[in-house]
Amino acid sequence: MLFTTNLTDRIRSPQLRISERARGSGSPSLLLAILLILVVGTTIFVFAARLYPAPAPISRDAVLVDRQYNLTLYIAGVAFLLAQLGLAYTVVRFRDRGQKARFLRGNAGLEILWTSLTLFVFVGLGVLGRKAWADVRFTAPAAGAIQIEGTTSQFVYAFRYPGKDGKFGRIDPSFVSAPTGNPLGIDPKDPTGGDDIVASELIVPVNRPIELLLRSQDVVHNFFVRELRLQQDAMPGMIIPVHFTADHIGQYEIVCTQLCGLGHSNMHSLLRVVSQSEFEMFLNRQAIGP
Ligand SMILES: [Cu+2]
Repeated sequence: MLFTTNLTDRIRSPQLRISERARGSGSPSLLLAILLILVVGTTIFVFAARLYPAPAPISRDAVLVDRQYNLTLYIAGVAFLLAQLGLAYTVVRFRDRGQKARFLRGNAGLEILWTSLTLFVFVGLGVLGRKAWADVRFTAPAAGAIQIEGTTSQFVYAFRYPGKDGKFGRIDPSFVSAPTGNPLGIDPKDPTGGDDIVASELIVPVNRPIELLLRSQDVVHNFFVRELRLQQDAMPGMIIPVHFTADHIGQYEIVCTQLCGLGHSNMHSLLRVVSQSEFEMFLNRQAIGP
C-alpha cells in the first residue's frame, strides 16, 4: 500500500520526475556519436584507399561511366559525411539532461531548401549520366560497326558472326538442336545462314566498333563485362542492341548477372580482344569449318 502511494506521488510531481531524469547518464549519446564517427571514418577510408579497385577500363564509354561513378560517389560521399557528422553532433548536443523537450512545428523554408537541393542533385546527376548510359544503347553504332549476335541460354553464351555475305541466316526455334551442332536454330534452307559462324567466345578486333545484338532462348540472362563497364539484360523474345569499341588487346570475362537457374554461377564466357589480322584468321578458320 505504501509503495502504491509513493509511486502515485512521484508520477504526480513534475519536479521530482525532472530531477530524477537529470540523474541519467550522458554516455549513451556519446557512445552513439563515437560509433557514428567510426562508421563514417571506416567507410571513407575504404573508398579513399581504393581497397577494391575496379579493373582498368578498355573503352571510351567505360571511362565515361567511371567519371560519372566517381562524381556520384563524391557528391553522395559529402552528403553522407555531413549528414552523419550532423547526426553525431545532434545526439550529443541535444542529449537528455533532464530539460523539458521543446516541440518544433518544422520550418517550411528549410524543408523547401533541402527538398529542392536533393531534387537538383538527383536530376542533375541523371542528366549528366545520360551520356555514359544512353550512348551505348540509344544511339546508332559508328559506321562500319561489326554486327555480332549474342544468344544466351541456360547456362551458356553463343556468339554468331554473319559470315562472308554479312547477313545473319533466319532463325527458327523448331531447328534448335545443340547435339546436331545447331544450338541457335539456324534455318538450313536459308542460303544466308550457311556461312554463319557460331562461337562460344566473343572474339572482336581491337579499336573496331562492335554492335552486339543480345537475345535469350529461355529466361532473362545478362551480358556483363567489367572492363567495358557494360551490363545489359538479354530478354526472351527481344533483340537488344548495345555497342562498344574495345581499345585494349586482352582477355576479359563475360558473366551473367541475372539469377537464371541452378547453373547460373557457372554461366560465363570470354571476350577476346585481338588484332585485326588475328580476327580475320579466326573468321577464316571458322569459315573452313572443323
Ligand atoms: Cu544466365
